[in-house]
Amino acid sequence: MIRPISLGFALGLAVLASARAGAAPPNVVLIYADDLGFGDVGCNGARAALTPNVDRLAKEGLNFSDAHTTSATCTPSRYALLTGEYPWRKRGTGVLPGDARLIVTPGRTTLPGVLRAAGYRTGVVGKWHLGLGGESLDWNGEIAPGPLEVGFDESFIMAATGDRVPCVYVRGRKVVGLDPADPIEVRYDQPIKGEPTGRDNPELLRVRPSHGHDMAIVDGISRIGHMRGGKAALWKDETMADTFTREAVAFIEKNKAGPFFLYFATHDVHVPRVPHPRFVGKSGMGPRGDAIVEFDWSAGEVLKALDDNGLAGNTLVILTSDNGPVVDDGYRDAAAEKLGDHRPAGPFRGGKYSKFEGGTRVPFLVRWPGRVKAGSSTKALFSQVDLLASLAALAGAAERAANAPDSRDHLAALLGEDPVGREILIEQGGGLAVRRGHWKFIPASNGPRKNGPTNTELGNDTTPQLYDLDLAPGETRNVARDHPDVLDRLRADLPRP
Ligand code: NG6
Ligand code: CA
Repeated sequence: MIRPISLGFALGLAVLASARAGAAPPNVVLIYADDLGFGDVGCNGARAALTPNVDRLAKEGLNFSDAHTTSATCTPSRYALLTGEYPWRKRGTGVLPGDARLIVTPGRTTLPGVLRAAGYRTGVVGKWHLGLGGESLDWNGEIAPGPLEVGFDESFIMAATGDRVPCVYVRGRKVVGLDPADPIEVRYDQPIKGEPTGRDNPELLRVRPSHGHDMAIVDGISRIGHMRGGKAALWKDETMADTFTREAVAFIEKNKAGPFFLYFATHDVHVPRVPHPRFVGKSGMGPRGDAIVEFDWSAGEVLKALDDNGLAGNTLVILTSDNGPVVDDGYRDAAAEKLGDHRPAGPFRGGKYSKFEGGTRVPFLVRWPGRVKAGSSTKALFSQVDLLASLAALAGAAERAANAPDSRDHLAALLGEDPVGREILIEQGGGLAVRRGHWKFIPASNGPRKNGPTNTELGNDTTPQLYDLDLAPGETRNVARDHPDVLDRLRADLPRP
């Protein structure tokens, strides 16, 4: 007997097969927010006024309720996104300092590299946070290897995060606007003599840290790491979203003949949250909410550029985030006090840094008019690590994904044609947890239950935890004792330490 769902699924596969064989592949725009939680967007339960453009994507496309980053922090998630390899397989993929060496080995298979080889023009705009340079790195000279050595044709980035030095933009292999007479010096091991720090000179600060972030002072905000010089090249936090958005739109306009792949990685809504004055007060939730409004504006500008250039119909847009939400991530920006009834992780427990679902389950929207059903939703279990193989398949270059060890072709799930997606997913938040269908297992550990400064529940417990997410999506009922067989099975799914 053919059940309706398998019939639909079979039809979907038939359509897919023809798409793979036939027409020119679409442009791909990946809008990648920073620290944006599942519940931070209107289509997942936040107030609609917060994110009209994200919600527009939901109305015109497909909304995932169970899509994940590989990890609950930035660097590992981005490493997996670009390489198709789970980051916990490789040492040195934790949150990187701003002077770290490039951790994506040039020459290896990457998402942009695969698409470039398939005829795409590839560009990255925004947050990088995967390290730059090889044996040595001179911020005043040629900054390489970097994005251009791992698959991107064009690059306009910040090296690490908004709260880490160096606070400059890098276009291609050069710091933008650098005055050679005022060279940049960056160090993370010790302070630079004569330079004020947040710790010693709080009177110079306009945004104060709540924890950490007490080193170099750049434009009245103390950061992680030390830097001196490069005055003419320093970014303005207030115009960062404008700058990145302008670069993203310019990339689209320049490459509109297509096909192109744009990886637009915003700084919003990471700390320090210093949105442009025109967004200040717009959310009623203080700087964190205003940064969400600013992120949404950036996404809207990209959608508008696609519309204005007649590209919307032939562009696959994906909007997602690099890890779950965090409220107080180190600056006194009143994010906790002004939260009200807003729930950044939606119905899920935990957030950034956590093994609970809030750590890796993020907003994930896909729009491709004519191919992806407007206003649809899916419960498919999807991981960003699969974007490499899935988009390679889309581009007719499936074979190029062969050396991306953990990336699987789930294009059918990505387009809403397979309701299941991944069978097993490993989630990283400090240690590892595992998902199999609606089951979630977190092994016993002695780690702290909460991240002290951010107040995030980390998911650590001295006894094993098993959750049935259909029963309680918020991981509130540990059913380990009731289902020893399920527990054993999921334990076996976890990689050996
Ligand atoms: C932490 C920072 C946090 C943030 C995070 C990385 C402190 C006290 N906290 O170490 O503010 O920068 O690293 O965030 O320094 S991520 O989104 O790039 O992973
Ligand atoms: Ca992040």
